[in-house]
Amino acid sequence: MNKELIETITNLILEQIREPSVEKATITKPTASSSGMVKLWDHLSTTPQFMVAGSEQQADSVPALDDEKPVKLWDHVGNSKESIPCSPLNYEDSILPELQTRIGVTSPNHPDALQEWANKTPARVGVGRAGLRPKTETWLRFRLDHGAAVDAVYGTVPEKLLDALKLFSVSTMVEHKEEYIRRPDLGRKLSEEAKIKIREKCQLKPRVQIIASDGLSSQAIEKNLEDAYLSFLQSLDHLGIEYGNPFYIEKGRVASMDEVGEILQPEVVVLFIGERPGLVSSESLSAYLCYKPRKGTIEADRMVISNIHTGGIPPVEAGAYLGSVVQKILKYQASGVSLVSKES
Ligand code: B12
Repeated sequence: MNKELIETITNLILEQIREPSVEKATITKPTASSSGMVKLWDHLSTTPQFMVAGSEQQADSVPALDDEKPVKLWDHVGNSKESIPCSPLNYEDSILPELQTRIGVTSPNHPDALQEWANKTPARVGVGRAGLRPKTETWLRFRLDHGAAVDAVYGTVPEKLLDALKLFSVSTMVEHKEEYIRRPDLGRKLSEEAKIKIREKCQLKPRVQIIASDGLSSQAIEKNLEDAYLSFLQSLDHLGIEYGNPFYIEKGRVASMDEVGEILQPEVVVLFIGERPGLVSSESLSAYLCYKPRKGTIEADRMVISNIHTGGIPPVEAGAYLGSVVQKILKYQASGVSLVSKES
């Protein structure tokens, strides 16, 4: 994605996170000269519509912005085709073609209720049947989604992406993907070479250490890391939070952050990692966070922002939000359940 666009959106989200009420009160009418003004998807609305960032007006009522492309943020309804051509994201290489509709019941008794269900979830509801069997399209889509999930698990993150993001790469104790799946414990341990490389290339005791890992979906990294990562870096810069040299762990598990914690002793580790693919999305990314992770860190002290992908939390929005979570972790010197109890 375009770096300037990421910066514009990150700024807008940060402003909204910081002072939502002040912003609404001061910005009353966007004009054509409002450079940097972006149309956002209004995810609080019951009907799919755009709003203008920093305003309660719908985009339709703001002709001044017509020549700017709206940016879709958080479309959890996900059945509106209107938003797709508007998005600056590149859908050409999307694994799954768009469905016209998921509803396959030919004469539903309650069509409105059925439509309402289908709008609420991307799960396979109301797909109908052919006699006792699934319809051909349902079955093919299942096979396609399953194939995409398998590809995501067994795939490899392209080196050019890591190079573009200036992430150096290290390995865990895992030799190959089969072993990765069967031995989660090995995915939690860094190889000896990895430990040496990390010591050589990274600063000791950074405030924040960022890591990325393919985890259970290389597709998640390929599709979402760039946007989430760049907007996260920008949000940290805006908040004045310094970070160490980020890197990539091949075939890593969430708890690999504990070894990084031992080696570099950062205050906070943020790990972008591919989620186990399901039959709805194979490219969903998570960001796991932990205050001072160490060997033996308990899971309750970690936090996760999950479902980062174009059909879930948009990557740029997630990246911008993550900065404020890190800020909170630093403030309370805790994460996960410990953070919740300190906060309340
Ligand atoms: C697999 C899974 C589990 C497995 C993990 C087993 C394992 N060893 O892999 C089990 C069944 C134990 C589990 C339990 C829980 N999970 Co879970 N889990 C998932 C799932 C489906 C995939 C996670 C994944 O792919 N991780 C990446 C791989 C590479 O990580 P890994 O190193 O192999 O495994 C680690 C992570 O999976 C992590 N983990 C798993 N769940 C959770 C939840 C939280 C809050 C945290 C901090 C970590 C965490 O623990 C594993 C061991 O370190 C996600 C769905 C999703 N969309 O992400 C939900 C998900 C992450 N889980 C969730 C929840 C709520 C939980 C529980 C709190 C449920 C409960 N009430 O007990 C517990 C907490 C467990 C914990 N670690 O603290 C939510 C988190 C929501 C949120 N944003 O906070 C998710 C997003 C599901 C959902 N949509 O509600 N989970």
